[in-house]
Amino acid sequence: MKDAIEKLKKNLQELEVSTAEQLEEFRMRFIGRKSEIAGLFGKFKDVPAEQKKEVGQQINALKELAQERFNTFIAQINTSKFQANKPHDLTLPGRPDELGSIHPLTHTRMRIIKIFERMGFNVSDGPEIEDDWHNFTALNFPENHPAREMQDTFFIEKNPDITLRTHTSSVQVRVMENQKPPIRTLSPGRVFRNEAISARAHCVFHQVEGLFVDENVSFKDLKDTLYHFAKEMFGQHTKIRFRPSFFPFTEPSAEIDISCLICKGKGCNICKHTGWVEIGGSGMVDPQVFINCGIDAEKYTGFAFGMGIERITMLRYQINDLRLFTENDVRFLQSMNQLY
Ligand code: 2NM
Repeated sequence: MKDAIEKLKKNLQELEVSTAEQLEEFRMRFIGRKSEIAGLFGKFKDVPAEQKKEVGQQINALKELAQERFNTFIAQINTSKFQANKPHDLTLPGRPDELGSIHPLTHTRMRIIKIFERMGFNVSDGPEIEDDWHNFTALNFPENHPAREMQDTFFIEKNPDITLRTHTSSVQVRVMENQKPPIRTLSPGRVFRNEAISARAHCVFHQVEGLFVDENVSFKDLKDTLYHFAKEMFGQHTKIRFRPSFFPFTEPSAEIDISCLICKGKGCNICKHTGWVEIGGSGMVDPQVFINCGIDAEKYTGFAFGMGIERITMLRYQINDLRLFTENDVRFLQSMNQLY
């Protein structure tokens, strides 16, 4: 009996397994119900009483050793060395590449840019961290304007003030400082306002602003341009209307409304039964802004406008919660891609 145990132990320790078939052979020989170790347990009743304790311990140790080696072999199945020995199963279906999808805000931004590019606008870019001059002072914001308060604006440094830009008009100041008219430019980008996050507000959002400067640019040009944009963006039946408003950098200024996309102007929940929804702001550039940027305000006039990319996307696709844009839920992102 003791000899048999010793022999089996030696075998166990020396055996190596490198294929699935060998693994199964090992299992049958040492672990299964009809294994050699199971056979030892069967013969245990013939062991003289005074040896039972010692022999019992030896067989149990052998059984544990077999299980331990078996577990080690199974672990090896998952290693590349072992898998390299396995022939490839050429009948398995291919793994499809997972295609990413275009973020809805990217899609809206690209569409807006395309429409204005056809009208001769280019795209300009600028820093997200701005000085007080480009974000406020050059744009004719008075010293005590509420937008300059800590509650509304993220400050990086105070005196002199460095802030996260609150609009992309700061980019257009830089364009006007560096280029001579005619200017037709679009500045899309991230902007930052110190607001609590909710379904309707976020401290980071995206804007597209436009600027058109040349000789003899009038409010008619502003209306024509934005009417054309509205029809291209929202459909040829879209109507547009301008409501008087105020911005520090434009005079006169107007909010831009379009006829409600959902009810076509008849009145519904989206337009709060007015038939109109706001898509942005606009106005004729205040001559003081031109003077601040080194443009001859006697010779040139211009218009400017701004709109929120989130807002336009939500209107077009009836998305009711702003947070969906930043949650990265692939179900939302992929469902949006079916709509484009
Ligand atoms: C808006 C509304 C009205 C605007 C003005 C300028 C600049 F640089 F020319 F002064 N850029 N963008 C503007 C005007 C932006 O957003 C609601």
